[in-house]
Amino acid sequence: MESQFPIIQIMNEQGCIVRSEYREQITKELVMTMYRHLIRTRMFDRKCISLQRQGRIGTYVPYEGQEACQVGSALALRDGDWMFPTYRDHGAMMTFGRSLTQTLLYWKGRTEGCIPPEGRKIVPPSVPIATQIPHAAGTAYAEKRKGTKNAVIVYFGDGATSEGDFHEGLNFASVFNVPVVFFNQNNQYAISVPITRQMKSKTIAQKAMAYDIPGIRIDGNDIFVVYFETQQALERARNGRGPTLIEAVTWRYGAHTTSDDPSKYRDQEESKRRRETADPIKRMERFMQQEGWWDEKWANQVQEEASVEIEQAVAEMERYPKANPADMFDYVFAQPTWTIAEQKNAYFQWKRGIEG
Ligand SMILES: Cc1ncc(C[n+]2csc(CCOP(=O)(O)OP(=O)(O)O)c2C)c(N)n1
Ligand SMILES: [Mg+2]
Repeated sequence: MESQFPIIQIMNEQGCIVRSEYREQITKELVMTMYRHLIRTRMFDRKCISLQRQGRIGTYVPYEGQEACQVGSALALRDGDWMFPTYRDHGAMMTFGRSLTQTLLYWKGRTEGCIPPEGRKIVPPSVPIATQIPHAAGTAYAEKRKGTKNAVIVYFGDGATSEGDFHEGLNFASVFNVPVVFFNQNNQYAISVPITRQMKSKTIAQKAMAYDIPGIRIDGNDIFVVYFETQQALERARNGRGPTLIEAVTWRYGAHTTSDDPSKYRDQEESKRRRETADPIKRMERFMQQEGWWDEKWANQVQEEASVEIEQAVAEMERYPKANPADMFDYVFAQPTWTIAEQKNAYFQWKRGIEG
């Protein structure tokens, strides 16, 4: 199966274009836009880890290493499209138009962080694994029935493919031929469970065969292949040609969340090695250097601009009070169920107890 679903690249690890038919479409303007987003996305992630360590935001989910997957796929979207992210996809959300401040408010536990940005169909991140997949397929069905040209992208991890929701979503989308792109980031771990213990199949892309839809396996650290393959899948979706499953093979360098210690379940040398050989940003820099498009002064300016934007967002986030724990219970349903009402009572009783 691995030979039927090879990992496709447009740019190899050395930053060379290996599929010349794309050469003309890779303009300097596109590359500069991509690079700006990659840098902003990575700097934001690192800032969040330090904010979490200082107790200025809550538990945080890092995505460092997966930036090409998130930026490349989000840049392929059009304004009217829908995005269904997970807790790890705020890089994609910010690229598609969610503000940095709102993203920080989400991680601070403020409900403001869950409100979709004005004019953008970005659904709040799904923390329960794979539950967003049938929602995305249903939304695509609604767009189809309305006769629009809007498409849907839904993100999920390798672990999510073991959930019933993944299979239900793909089956529904295939039967009703709806405009959805299933974008899998195969970072090869579901918390501490490696992909080899997650599934017997050699690839995730091959699971598309069961639903008779296209399945593509790409190098998730090559932003060009992510961008162009997502764009083509979205195009098929818009033109009535149904769903696509994309498996983007990647790696998270850091911990699953800030409350996880990856040294307990994997060799840290592996992340170090991948950082040196397969990093999505370094690869883009190698490409720009070979093209003669690399400009140190411009690159410093990109970092400077990102830093100013991030610091402003942090300052805005800090003007908001701490999260109110009552929100956790009050915003699940319009009318609270008795179970939630009981949980809320129990929480505040406990809190009063420890506060004396
Ligand atoms: C339905 C459900 N079961 C279990 C969990 C606990 N959980 C949180 S993250 C995670 C691993 C998910 O792995 P993957 O889908 O590969 O995504 P990644 O975190 O690697 O991006 C699990 C099992 C959950 N959030 N939801
Ligand atoms: Mg994973």
